[in-house]
Amino acid sequence: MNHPAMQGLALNVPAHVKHAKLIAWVADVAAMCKPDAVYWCDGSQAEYQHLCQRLVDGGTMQKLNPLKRPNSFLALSDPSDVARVEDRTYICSANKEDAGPTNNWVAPAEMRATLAPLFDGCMKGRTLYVVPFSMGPLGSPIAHIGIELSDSPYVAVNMKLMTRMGRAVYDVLGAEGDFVPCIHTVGAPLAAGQQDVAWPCNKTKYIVHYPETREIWSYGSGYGGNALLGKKCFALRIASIMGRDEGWLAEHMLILGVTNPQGRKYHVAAAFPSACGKTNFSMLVPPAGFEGWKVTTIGDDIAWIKPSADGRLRAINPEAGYFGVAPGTNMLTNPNCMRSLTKDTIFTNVALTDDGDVWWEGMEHDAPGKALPAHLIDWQGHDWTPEIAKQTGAKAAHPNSRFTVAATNNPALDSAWDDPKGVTIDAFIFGGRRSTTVPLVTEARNWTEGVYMAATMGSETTAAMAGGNGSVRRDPFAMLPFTGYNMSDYFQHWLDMGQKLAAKGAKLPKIYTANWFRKGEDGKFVWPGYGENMRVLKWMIERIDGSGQGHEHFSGISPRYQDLNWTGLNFSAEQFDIVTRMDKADWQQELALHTELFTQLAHHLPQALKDTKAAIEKRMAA
Ligand code: SAT
Ligand code: MN
Repeated sequence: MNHPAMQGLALNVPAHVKHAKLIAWVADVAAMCKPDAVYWCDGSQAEYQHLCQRLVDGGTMQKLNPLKRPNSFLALSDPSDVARVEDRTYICSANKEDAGPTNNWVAPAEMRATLAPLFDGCMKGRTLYVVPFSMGPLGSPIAHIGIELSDSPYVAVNMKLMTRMGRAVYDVLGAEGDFVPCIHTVGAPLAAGQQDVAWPCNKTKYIVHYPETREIWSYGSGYGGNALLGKKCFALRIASIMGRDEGWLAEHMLILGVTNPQGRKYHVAAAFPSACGKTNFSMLVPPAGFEGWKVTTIGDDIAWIKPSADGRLRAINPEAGYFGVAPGTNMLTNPNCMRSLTKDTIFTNVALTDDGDVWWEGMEHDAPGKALPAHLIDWQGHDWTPEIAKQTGAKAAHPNSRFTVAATNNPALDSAWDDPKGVTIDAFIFGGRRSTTVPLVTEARNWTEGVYMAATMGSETTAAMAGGNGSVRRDPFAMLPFTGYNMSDYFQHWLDMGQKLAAKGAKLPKIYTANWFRKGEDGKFVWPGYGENMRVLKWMIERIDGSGQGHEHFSGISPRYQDLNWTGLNFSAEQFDIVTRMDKADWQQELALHTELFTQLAHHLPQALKDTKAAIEKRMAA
């Protein structure tokens, strides 16, 4: 047996780790990956500072000017490692049908054989960090534990901000608690004496999930969802499988609290694809005319939702921080986010100002008359000036550049964000980025129609995925890259969930679709968006209460111009018509795309969704 002890590597297991299976697994992974050292993270502030300093010394991060951004850092990645790699992401279930037609599938044994030589010695010259984390409040009945073994200190410090990471996890885990094992390597072993690069990674990348054994293996990337395995890999792909098997939901949804002037509080979970403004929506500031309304953030990206005994759905944010898109974020679009980022933040792939601060596209709109900076170092380390940008179109910040910040920095953080019981969900919103066809907001008449709307959602792709170029693709539930099993089975799981809740006599959450992204003939967005989304949110709340009015059409119920509150905004009935109009020809095309999707997903496609489609077609023809 080629065990670490035999190679002279000390495992250094801390006394508070009592889990024999975990210790044996770390020993096995160390034997395979052959790191120079094993370090068990305790999640302390001192450790965070120490690892950040290590990253600064190694050239991965630079410390920002403490007078401008206290305790904050800038990391610049390799230009080839800037987004999730969907074509390198695999669901390796025993049966191909269980991965379904929307996932890349390879038989588990074959994938293990492919990965074995890649992982053999992959951590040479590096430290293996043991990163214990809880997705969700420690000990919450909705939470689950993961352990990530990574050779990237950048991953360790990001996990500290993004999850409940550290020693206390071992207390919850005890001697035999369940955890999801996550193995991550940048795939860049160092030969003896070899100098490291600032952002080690490998051209070859594999982001692999084994559903049956609930394992995650990630090779070759140090970036975002490819490397911070608690996020998309665990909290969505593996958790969606756990949810299917155990009767709960793991969703690509923000969770917000909204309190009306009477003091009544509601909770809404909203699914949008990556880089479609989920963080902005979750931190929304109600505009003038909405005095007394308050929006508070529970989460900005992922929701874990379990039915409680009374048949209501209780949701937690499994994360503890935000890994959000920087460009476009500014004092107009998201002031609460900008305030969150004033300190204690790791920025990745944004630009550096001459006075040691950060900058990204959109920050010039922070205040009226604010100018572009005269000079920057762009995300690739090159000089940037407004002149150069004008001539070459060069972006100072990468379009998928990110900030990592703890939720506790958010001034709009909901008081229940860390409540182990979670919050009760009153409504779901599903939204895509669609410049045409899809109206501002539609309410489903019932659960099944809502599931249909979510299942057939389309969205224009963004820079959050490698190769995202604005083309429309179907993105059911905003989960296309994140559902860890057969998409049609996932639809059925949603339908079953509705039936189970209804059988308990519970009031089901309402389901809406929203589209903030309709464009006019000039190619510009017509809906002003951001805080103005409050107008739509208020209408939804009124519908939940039974006071909101609307008109019924072939695919659901939408507000008329007079049904929304327009106080404080100049938005004409003509403009409203542009963002809500449902053109028959457009919708015939749209339904043809639903047909295409249903053909692709024919295996196990629920009959109820085919029936819903037929009903819509019939109403449209009438
Ligand atoms: O890189 S991540 O997958 O974490 C970001 C996203 O795509 O939403
Ligand atoms: Mn996301």
